[in-house]
Formats: sequence, structure tokens, C-alpha cells
Amino acid sequence: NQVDDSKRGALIVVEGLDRAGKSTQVERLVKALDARLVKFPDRTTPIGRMLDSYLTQKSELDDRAVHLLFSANRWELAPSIRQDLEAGKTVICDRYAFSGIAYSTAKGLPFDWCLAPDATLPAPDLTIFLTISPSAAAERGGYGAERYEDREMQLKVKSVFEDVEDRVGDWMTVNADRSVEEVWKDVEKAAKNAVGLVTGPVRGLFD
Ligand code: Z5A
Ligand code: MG
Repeated sequence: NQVDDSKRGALIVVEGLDRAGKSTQVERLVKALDARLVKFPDRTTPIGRMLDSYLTQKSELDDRAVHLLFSANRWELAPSIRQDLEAGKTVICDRYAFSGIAYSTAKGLPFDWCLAPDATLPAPDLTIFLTISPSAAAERGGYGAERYEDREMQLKVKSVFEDVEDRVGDWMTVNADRSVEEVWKDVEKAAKNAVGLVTGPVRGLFD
């Protein structure tokens, strides 16, 4: 295994519906690729704390204001993500801009309005989209406690994710209704392939 020191790291995003197993697969990827984990929303920053309060239904916020806060939460991490990629470190994001677009559009905001604030963020080299049926999701642990965790919303979110796919390249859909091991086989293979294929500077999202 020859290591090319000049090669930048890969930005790999894991997206998907609720309880699809994103965090489970991301944890494995971080270990397998010796990568940095970035979780969105990052609930630890001041903006992230506002989002946490909103998601756990402790506070109410205007839909557009919430959307922009989710995006701002990504922008506050963007410089350090870019820095790590340029230094050769692979970065794995547990959710990213595509969740922002999917959930806000599902609530009724215009698709193009939702897309705009995330434009030019570091673009993923690969997005792995974990898809699951609402009935299988509802059987998994912890479902229903937070905002958005109901069947009707999840179906709308799923359909917007399919529209998002048409706007970005390097997108792979994985059936997440299967066992952790079966899903992992596909996820690991795609991610390792993406790391090997990285070339050129970090691109801008939706550029
Ligand atoms: N949101 C937004 O509106 N706008 C934005 O810009 C962003 C997010 C970034 C919180 O996200 C909410 O924020 C989310 C979207 C919105 N709304 N909702 N609903 P979050 O990422 O913080 O949510 P979470 O609670 O961490 O993750 P999750 O999506 O619900 O779960 P997951 O990460 O996909 O799944 P998991 O934690 O890996 O697994 C869930 C359970 O299933 C757990 O008990 C596992 O052991 C089990 N599991 C995992 N894989 C399997 C398989 N293959 N088989 C059986 N059981 C499994
Ligand atoms: Mg999660």
C-alpha cells in the first residue's frame, strides 16, 4: 500500500432517513478510514444548542430561521473541514446539507430557497444515502421522541431526498432495511473506493 502524501482527504457524507443506521455506519467508517467524524447538527456550539432545543421541542422557531441556523451550523465547521481535507485527513459527516434541504422542503419551504445557503460548502466526494421503509424505522430504538419523527413527514423527506440526488453527483443509495453487517459491506466498499479516487482541490457544493 503506497501512501501519496500530497493527496487530500476525502469528504464522505452519510445521509438518510431517521433510524436508517447512519450513526452506526459512520462509527465504523471513522475507525476503518482513521477519519474525523463531524455530526450535523453539531449540538455543542451556541447555534447547535438552539437547534437542540428546537428539535427536542423545548422551543419554537420560524421555519426559515431554523433552516438558516442548520446551514450556519455547517458553515461554522466548514473552514476546519476544508483544512483537514487539504491536510490529507478524510472527514466523515453524519448528515450534511442534504438533510437540511430534505427536512425544510418537506415542511413546505421552496426547494431552491432551501438549497441556496449551503451552496459552495465543501462538496462531498461521495454521499451514501441510507434508505429505509418507515415501518422498519419505527421498529428501531428511540423513534418518535423528537420533532419530525412521524410517518407522514418521513415519506415527504424521502421524496425530497430523491430530488436532491438529481442535483448532486457522487451519490450512492444503499438499502438500509438489512442487517448492520450487510449494509456495512456496501458502505465500506464505496467509501474505500472514494478515498482512492480523490483528485484535485476540494470542490464547492452545487457549483
Ligand atoms: N435536520 C434538519 O432538519 N436539518 C439539517 O440541516 C440537519 C438535520 C443536519 C436530528 O438529526 C434531526 O435534525 C433530524 C433531521 C434534522 N430529524 N429527524 N427526525 P440527528 O442526526 O441528530 O438524528 P439522530 O437521532 O442522531 O439520528 P437518526 O437519524 O434518527 O438515527 P441514525 O443515526 O440513522 O441511526 P442509528 O443511531 O445508527 O441507529 C438507530 C437505532 O437502530 C439504534 O438502536 C441502532 O442500534 C439500530 N440499528 C442501526 N442499524 C441497524 C440495522 N441495520 N438493523 C437493525 N437495527 C439497526
Ligand atoms: Mg444518528
